[in-house]
Order: sequence, then structure tokens, then C-alpha cells
Amino acid sequence: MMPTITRREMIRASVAAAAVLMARHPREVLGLAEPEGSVVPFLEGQPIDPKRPMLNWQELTSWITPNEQVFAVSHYGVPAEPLPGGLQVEGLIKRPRFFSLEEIKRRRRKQITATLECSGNGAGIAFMGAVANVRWTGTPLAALLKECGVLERGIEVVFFGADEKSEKIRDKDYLQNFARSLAREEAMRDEVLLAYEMNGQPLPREHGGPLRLVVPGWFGIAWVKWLQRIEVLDRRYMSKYMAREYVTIRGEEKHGKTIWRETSVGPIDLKSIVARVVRPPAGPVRVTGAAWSDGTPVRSVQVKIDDGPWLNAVLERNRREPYAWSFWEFEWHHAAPGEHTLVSRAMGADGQVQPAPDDSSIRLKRTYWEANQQYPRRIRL
Ligand SMILES: Nc1nc2c(c(=O)[nH]1)N[C@H]1C(S)=C(S)[C@@H](COP(=O)(O)O)O[C@H]1N2
Ligand SMILES: [Mo]
Repeated sequence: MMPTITRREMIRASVAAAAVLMARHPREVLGLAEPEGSVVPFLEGQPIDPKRPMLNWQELTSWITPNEQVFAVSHYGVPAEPLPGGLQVEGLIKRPRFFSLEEIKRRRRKQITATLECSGNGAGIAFMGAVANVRWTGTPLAALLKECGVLERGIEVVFFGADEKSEKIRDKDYLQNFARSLAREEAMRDEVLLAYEMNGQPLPREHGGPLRLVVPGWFGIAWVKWLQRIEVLDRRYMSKYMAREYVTIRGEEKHGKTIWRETSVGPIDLKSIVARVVRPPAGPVRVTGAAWSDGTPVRSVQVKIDDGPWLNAVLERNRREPYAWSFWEFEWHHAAPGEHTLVSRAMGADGQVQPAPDDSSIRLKRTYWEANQQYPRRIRL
């Protein structure tokens, strides 16, 4: 049976619909990222494993990545239920205490849209969809830590997940929980959240539900899932995922020699990618993509076709949400039939330029993490 709707209800419903439309990203509303025409496939197609959700770049039309397209990385597997709920805060803390999940959810709610990227994203074609733009909801960590009172000596905040595994350290085995740390000033940034919702849904189990850390501007490794304990230390923390894995070894030519530098994976590197190429029935071919950073505004994105010059793309500058990616669009006029190579580069407000693959910062990078080199993509028109 069709429900009967009064005129007033109809007006109310359309006002509500308009409000939803307004709340969506303007690009989605205008349909700008969804031009008419057919998608031109890349010659090196992105392998899609139906059992492993990943961002499928060629289908990128939504500024927010739907939950079912968000990649997951769980080094020790997803911990079995039931998980110990709540969060213990201890270590160099004046008032150590346990927060139940309900207490955390009753605290000030904060939403932030931030790009989550695995630092292994883009290192190879099989793992080039390990990035997502998500609206996170949680409570600010800083206020909670201030309430507990971090002692003066506390310089390092360590976050422990419920997932654990025996790890070999110098030939002996030790049961370890997944853990990462942040320096106190980093942990105290306004944007860092104890998050329990992902795109308005309760945080899914594979993404760290019921509670995870969200560190906008940092690579995913810092966003500890199944968070259950925070410990403040008076020294640097050197777990497997701080100091042995997720370590970048990069050379720099200086003082007449190559200086090799080992650093723990940290803030996101400036990056952009050509996501999709759409050929409308008439007019220019439309190239769209995304660009993101550690929160430093992306000033511009340029596109190069074959051996042509770098040309400016139209960047939808995203000032409201500095930790979320921006979409960009490039109109390619008079595209000739045949094979072409397309590549994009992002420029940061601080003068940084996304490096070319043969740039020394990439050439002398010997581990695959933090691969932010320009990514050429080939098509045939
Ligand atoms: N507890 C825990 N947290 C974790 C991990 C993990 O294995 N265990 N993996 C990290 C890595 S490497 C990444 S890239 C992100 C991925 O988050 P997602 O699985 O929600 O995409 O979670 C991070 N947090
Ligand atoms: Mo990762």
C-alpha cells in the first residue's frame, strides 16, 4: 500500500533532502567527478581482489570512501571476540584510570574527515588502493590525557591494540601487543581522536572497532586499532612497528658522500594520482584524480601528457578539511588516438613538489614504504 503523504510532509521531506544534499561534498552534488562518457581503462589495470576491499581508482567518484571500499591492514589478524572494552590510561600519569567505552562515548564528540593511507600504498601496482577518505567520529585524545594529567617527564605516548603475537627479538620470543607511539606534542594535537564511528556507522571490527586511534596527517601505521591501553613513557618507544618494520631507509648525497638515514614511518608525504580518464561523446577527455598531504595545503596539481609540458589541473581546494584529500580535474583537449602516458604531480603550499620516480629522494629510498613518487599511467585512446 502506498503511504499517503500530506503536502506539508512532502515539503518537510524535500527540505530534509536538500539539507542532505548540502551536507554532501559539492563535487558529488554537482556530479563533476562523474562526467558522462566511457572510462578509458589503464593498460596496467589495477588488480582487484574481491575478498580484499581496496580503493578501485577507476571508480573514484565519491569524495568520501564508502566503508565497504576501505582497505584493511591487520598485521596480527583481527582479534577474537569478546574484546576487553574500554581504555586504560597509565604510565607517567598523575591520575591513571580506566575509561569504559560508554564514558568515552559520552565525552565531547568531534568529527573530522581525514585520509587514511597505508605507507605501503603505491609501492607496487598490487597495493595501490590502500587509501581512503573517511569521516571519523570520536573524542579528542588531548582533553582526556589532560584530565588524567601527563607528568612533566612523560615525553612519549604509547598506544596498544588488543591484537597480539609472539615476536622474536634477538633470538628470543616475546608475546607483543601491536603498538605504536607518538611524541607527546603529536599526541596532544587537537585533531587526534579516539574514534568509534566511521562514516556515521559504528567502527567496523576489521577497522579497529570498538575503538581506534585516528591521527590525521600521519600514515595508517600510527592509527592503532582495537585500542585498549595508553602508556606514557619518559623515553622513546622502540617496538617492531616503530623501529624495525615501517622504517624508511633513504640516502642523501651530502658532503661528497651518501648519508643513509633510517626513520620511522611518520607523517603522510605529498602525493597525487591520476584516478580515471573519461572520454565523453564529444569535447575534451576528462582526467580526474586525488591529491593529499600531511595537512599542509595542496597548492596545485599539474598533469603531463607524454612528453608535453606540465599543465595546471583545476584543484578543488579543500580548506575546511585540511587532512582530507582534494579532487582535481584536467580537461585534455585534442587528444589524439593511440597510446599515451599520463602523470600528475602535487605541489604543496610550503613549496614541496611530489617527486619524480628518478628524483634522488625516491631513487635513494631503499625500502618500499612512503612511496610518494609520481605515478605514470598508460592508456590507449
Ligand atoms: N592494532 C592494530 N592497529 C593497526 C594495525 C594493526 O595491524 N594492528 N595496522 C596499521 C596499519 S599498517 C594501517 S595501514 C592501518 C590500516 O587501517 P584499516 O585497517 O582500518 O584500513 O591500521 C594500522 N593500525
Ligand atoms: Mo599500513
